[in-house]
Amino acid sequence: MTKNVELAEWVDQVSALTNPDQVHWCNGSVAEHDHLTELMLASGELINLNAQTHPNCYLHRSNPDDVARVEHLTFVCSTDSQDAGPNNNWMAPADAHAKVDPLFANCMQGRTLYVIPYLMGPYGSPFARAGVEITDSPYVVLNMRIMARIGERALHHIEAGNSFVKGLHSIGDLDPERRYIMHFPEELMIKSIGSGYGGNALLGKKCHALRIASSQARTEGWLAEHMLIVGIESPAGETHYVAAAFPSACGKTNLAMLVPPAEFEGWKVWTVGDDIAWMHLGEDGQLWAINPEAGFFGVAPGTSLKTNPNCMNALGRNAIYTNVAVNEEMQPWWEGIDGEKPAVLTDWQGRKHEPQVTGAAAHPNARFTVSASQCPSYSAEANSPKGVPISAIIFGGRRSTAAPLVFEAFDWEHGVFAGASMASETTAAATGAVGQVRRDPMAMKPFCGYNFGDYWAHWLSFGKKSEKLPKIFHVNWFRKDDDGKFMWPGFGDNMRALEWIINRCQGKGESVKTPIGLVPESNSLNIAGLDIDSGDMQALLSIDAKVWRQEIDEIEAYFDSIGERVPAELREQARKIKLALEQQLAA
Ligand code: GTP
Ligand code: SPV
Ligand code: MN
Repeated sequence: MTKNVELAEWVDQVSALTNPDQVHWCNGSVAEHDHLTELMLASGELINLNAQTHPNCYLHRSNPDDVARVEHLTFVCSTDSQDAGPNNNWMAPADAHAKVDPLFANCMQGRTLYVIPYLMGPYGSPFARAGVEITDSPYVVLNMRIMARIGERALHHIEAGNSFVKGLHSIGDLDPERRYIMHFPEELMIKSIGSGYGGNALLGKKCHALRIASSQARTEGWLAEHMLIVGIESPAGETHYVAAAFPSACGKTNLAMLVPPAEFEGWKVWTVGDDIAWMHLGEDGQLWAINPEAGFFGVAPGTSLKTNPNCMNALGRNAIYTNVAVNEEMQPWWEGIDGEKPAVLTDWQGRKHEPQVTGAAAHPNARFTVSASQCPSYSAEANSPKGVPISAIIFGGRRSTAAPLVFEAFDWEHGVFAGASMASETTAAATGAVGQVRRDPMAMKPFCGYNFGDYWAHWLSFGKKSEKLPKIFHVNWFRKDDDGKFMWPGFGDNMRALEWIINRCQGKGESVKTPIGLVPESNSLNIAGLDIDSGDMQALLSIDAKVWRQEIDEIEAYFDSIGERVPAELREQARKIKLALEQQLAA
């Protein structure tokens, strides 16, 4: 099936271990899609949605115990535990293999083993990387077909002698007690068992394109980040690309597809990617980014024509919906979608929806999978082999308090500090408590494949390599008032912060210096036509020195928890900011 001896031998080995009924090499064709869809409709793994309104769209209902990433069962298995760092769960590689291999024994009996060769990144890009996922889940095959570039061209890339990541996946028995997501960065290998959910099972995505790739990027001098990539075109026709890191379910897909408010006539927004960016320093000294993915695996709840019309317009055809509810017409439904709530709904578990008894109709982490090419705002540059040049990097979290709407870092080093110290409230994208503030540096807490101390040193090293790096900013769309209401309208109106950011990159736009960064001077943020209380607006742009003084203590304690590899530069940043805050408090 392949001329690549290493690949052929690995498939043989896995097949001997897992003992499938048959082995199928995926080519990504329409015929293959149709065949797998039929199989899954027959088995009940897929359910037909309304073919008139949602052609070629299907619903998948997960096992209720398997609806999100499982961070406590995700491991980075480097030889030295210090290389994985306190930010990861660690197991020695030999122990990890010994732990999971028995779970794979005969796990594919009676099933088909699918071999999925895939490419992360545009065809012909020097930055694209290959992988092969072996799985027994046809749901994974159909999703990978949308999310990555699978089939022959990817296989040719491997057969041409390029290295590839080996990912072994089985849904196993879906028992959370026998679920492990293991990464072996030194072997370019992933072993995932016991889950069929996106981030645990679509191995090209978080496992390869972030955990393994971040570790490769460190050795090779580039960056693999949990970032959207978006192009902002001004009425004059000039496009600035921005990369933004927000934690899971904190607004990347939405910002990547933003539709500017009416006051921004002539502005256009172009989507390059919504979740992952691979960035390389170009010969010109600029940072260039590609989106390694080809599709969106996005959060359904909250998505509507009002909040994200581009996304809604991409979703109506050729999409897989996971854990959404359906109405009587077999159309997908979720909390926050347009229109009146239908009287009768079937919830994500297939039960009659009775809010008092069964809770939300769609799971809060219900997702859609759709090809990026269907998005009306998909950028013509999205498949550019060299990527797009990044003017600004934005970090952001979900903070109901403390963090202002937007601030600019003083310089690269301070920007790295802003990213390294960011915090966010946890969401339904991972199992566990929701709404708890935790440090999520660069939105990479669950995804950095190595020690955060080394990771920040790697980020800092770029500051010494180029004078043309992007400016760094921090945003927060999620500040709440005393009644628990969002103070900032968000979504399309985030364009107002983006405009200020782009102005700043061009040496325009006024700012006010605070101890934690530069915030917009009140007249420099375009809020024309915005219905917002002036007190709220002031609160959104101000820094509470007392709150931030406390924040710095927490950041320093967090750095302590990461240990001795934390770069001295970041400690020094904390010290300087603390001093400035104390001076302000004393004044
Ligand atoms: P992952 O796919 O998990 O990485 O998430 P993401 O970062 O792409 O988040 P996404 O854009 O899907 O948004 C997650 C949730 O936040 C959705 O329910 C959105 O409707 C909501 N959201 C996104 N942007 C905003 C915003 O500006 N303001 C408010 N209030 N909510 C937002
Ligand atoms: C996230 O959780 O950040 C996602 C979804 O983008 S998953 O693919 O499950 O990681
Ligand atoms: Mn994500």
